[in-house]
Amino acid sequence: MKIAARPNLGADVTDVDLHRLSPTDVARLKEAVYDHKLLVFHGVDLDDADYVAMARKFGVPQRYFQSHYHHPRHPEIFVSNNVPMDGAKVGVAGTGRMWHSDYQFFPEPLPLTFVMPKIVPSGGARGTLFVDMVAALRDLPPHLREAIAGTRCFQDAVYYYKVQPHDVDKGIAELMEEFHREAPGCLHPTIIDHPLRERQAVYVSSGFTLRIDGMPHERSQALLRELFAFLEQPERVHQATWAPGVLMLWDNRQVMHRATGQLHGQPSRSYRIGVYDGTPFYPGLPVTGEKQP
Ligand code: 7UC
Ligand code: FE
Repeated sequence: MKIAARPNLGADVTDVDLHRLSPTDVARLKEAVYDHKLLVFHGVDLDDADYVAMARKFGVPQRYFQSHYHHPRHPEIFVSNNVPMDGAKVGVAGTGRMWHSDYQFFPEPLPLTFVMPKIVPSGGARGTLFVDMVAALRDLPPHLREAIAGTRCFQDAVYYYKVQPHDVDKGIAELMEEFHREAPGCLHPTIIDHPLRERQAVYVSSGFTLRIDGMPHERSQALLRELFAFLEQPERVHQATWAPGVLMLWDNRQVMHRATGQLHGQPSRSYRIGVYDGTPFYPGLPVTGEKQP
């Protein structure tokens, strides 16, 4: 196994057979993802069952809370897809096209995410974009850091709910209310401590972070606008390009991510598996994943 750091963010992993990971290999890869924040594996060839089995070695695979994202035979696989499978719609198209960290809007967010591109859109570099939130905190202008220190933010994914066939004739308010029954949103610290590294990270995103708790609305909005503009500067954004044989693994505690823009209708499919890694997302949180069936 070779792990080579990229110049800006993440590391490339080559010469590894993901069918045959020993406990030592898994331990090494987990250390590597906490160190580098993002790993990009190359030369990967796993079928669906093997993919789930491989992910299970890293922790407890998640079942996404909305079952229409699930792979028909493997509920642990979250399917982002716009190409029919055996004539049927499978998964959800156009997911993750906003800056976010996975499950940021739940009390216990998702620590690790695997994404495997299955159909790579042609025409333009298709990929996943990342921002290093540890580096961002380090570089944050002092006035911004002081303004957010000790605060908490409200996280909510309702504006990214994807309507389903049975939603026809429902009002937007009703759809939002239904979504909030399952996922009401929650508060998290604006700056989180990493449970396994001596690091802190900014933990907000323009996709899910709606306000800074306990602050007058105008001030909260102005600060978040400034913070998002800082985080999303082009020089902070690093791309992992999709290609056959690529598999990404990242630490949601240290990066935010989004899908690159792509022409609507371009065929695209990726399989995600979220993993609870057996460690609280940040110190003080429980480890729900271990209680999952
Ligand atoms: O459809 C999507 O973009 C899914 C998003 C609202 N949530 C992904 C997650 O795990 O946070
Ligand atoms: Fe995501």
